[in-house]
Amino acid sequence: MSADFEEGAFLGLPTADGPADIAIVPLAYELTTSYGTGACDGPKACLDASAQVELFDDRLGMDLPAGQAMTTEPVWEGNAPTLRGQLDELAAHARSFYHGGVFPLFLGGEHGLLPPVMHAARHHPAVGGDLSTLTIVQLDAHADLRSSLDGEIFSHACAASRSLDVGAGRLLQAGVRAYSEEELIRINNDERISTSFAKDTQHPHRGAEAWEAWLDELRSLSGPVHFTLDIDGLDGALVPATGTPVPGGLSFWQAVETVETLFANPDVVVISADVNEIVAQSDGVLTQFTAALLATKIVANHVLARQEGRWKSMVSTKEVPFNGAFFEEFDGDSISAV
Ligand SMILES: [Mn+2]
Repeated sequence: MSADFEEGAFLGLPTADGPADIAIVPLAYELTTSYGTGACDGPKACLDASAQVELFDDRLGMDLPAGQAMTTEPVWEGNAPTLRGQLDELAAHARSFYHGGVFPLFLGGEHGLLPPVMHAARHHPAVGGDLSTLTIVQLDAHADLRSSLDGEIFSHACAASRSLDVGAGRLLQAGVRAYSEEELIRINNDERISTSFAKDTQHPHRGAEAWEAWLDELRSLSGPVHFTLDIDGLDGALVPATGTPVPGGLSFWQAVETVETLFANPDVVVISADVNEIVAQSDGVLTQFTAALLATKIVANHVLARQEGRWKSMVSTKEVPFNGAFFEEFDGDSISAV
């Protein structure tokens, strides 16, 4: 362990002086989880586990932070007494990382954090106020495309559908293996959505072909992208403490290959990412360590994109108005339902 190890910081790396190139943004958000709980403790557990991750990245050929200024932000905890109040606070917090000079990696927290983060992403100069140019790439066991769950439209089970309602133009999903009939109808009828099902990509004989088709989709993307990694997209054996572990999921290396393929696409600018549904495992560390390893892969591949000229610091040239409270857009009419 090096002398400048910082307790509680991502990878133990001390916060850099001056403006950050990469910001690790922990979001202790958990208000709608439906099964296992503990997602609000996940970000801190992931940061603690990251101290055990090797700094050396074989594709970079050097230790992280590889010359980049990296910061670990204080853990965000909502103060508002209501779910909608917290969503507003979350959107405002996320917005401060979309000025174009920094790559934010959000650590959650339940997946319900995605819609307010996407609401804020319209401020990134690469998006320029028009979220329809943005593609969300999602690894998840669940489609997260319900119109509501238990009467709550901002449930984590609706994270992807609300993000489309916020205005995201496209949604690419892989690892999906738990969904309702409503969600399947939506997948089959909404041309913004493309879903790679785990029963195809993980098939013992024909899986390789379906997996290659997923990678080809990533290679054919263009424009700004947000990458959202729900760790339950991985096989449940790798993330036993996440809220809803599901068997039959992606391998660790498939998640890594998704990250590498996405960030290597020369026509894509990955403006931000999140790793969510991390829960502090108490009888071991595998869940939070797996999350920390994948968060590290995301950071390393972002650094590689910078080094190879696919990511450049940008400055906003036009002022994008902040549309007031996040949830005010959701007055009922904008809720997508099948
Ligand atoms: Mn999810």
